[in-house]
Amino acid sequence: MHTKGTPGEEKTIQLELKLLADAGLVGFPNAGKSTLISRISAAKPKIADYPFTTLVPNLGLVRYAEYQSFVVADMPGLLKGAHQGKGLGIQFLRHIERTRVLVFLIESTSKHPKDQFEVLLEELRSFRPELAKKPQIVAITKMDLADDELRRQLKKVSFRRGVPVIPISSATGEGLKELVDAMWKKLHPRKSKA
Ligand SMILES: Nc1nc2c(ncn2[C@@H]2O[C@H](COP(=O)(O)OP(=O)(O)OP(=O)(O)O)[C@@H](O)[C@H]2O)c(=O)[nH]1
Ligand SMILES: [Mg+2]
Repeated sequence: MHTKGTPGEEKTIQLELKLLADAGLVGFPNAGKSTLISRISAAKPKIADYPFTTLVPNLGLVRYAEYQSFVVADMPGLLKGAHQGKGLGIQFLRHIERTRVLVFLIESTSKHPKDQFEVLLEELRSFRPELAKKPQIVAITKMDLADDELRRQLKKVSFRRGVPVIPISSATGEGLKELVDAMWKKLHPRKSKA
């Protein structure tokens, strides 16, 4: 006795690997993303003073308080026109589709910090409109390079209502605790209000 077999099936399946991170670091090349993740987590990414040092996202586990933690993704740099393929393009942005909070890194010495923020946001929006709706934080980086006058000017810049703006320096440690606190609060809005 036997049952007659049926023809087999053949399928090609494409699997897409997406990183799972709680917060994603978004910024122009050289903004200080990798240096920041190396300061707030145990991640050891490549850091250099030329653009596009980071070619693939890196993950870092940030320890918070005594028993808590969250995962941050250090992303490759983003340029105006990335959604049209400029620079490294925005393929890697799919990795931040599942992050819950976006941290925009803007250099303290950049001429037009607000414009930079808007350009970055627009690139995310062009890739996928929902990305631009995620909770956001702005980190003004390399504050060790800013003199008192620049600090005063930066304080006056308003980015967007409800978006915390935190001056930081990975070189001196300024603002790093505040930034980690702000990330935690955005990730746990209810808990942190209690
Ligand atoms: N003075 C100063 N320099 C910094 C600070 N953070 C980063 N840098 C320098 O800025 C340069 C770029 O730093 P990275 O961390 O590689 O920048 P990135 O945003 O990861 O750059 P890409 O991966 O190319 O997009 C390096 O020379 C760093 O040493 C800072 O807080 N202060
Ligand atoms: Mg980098």
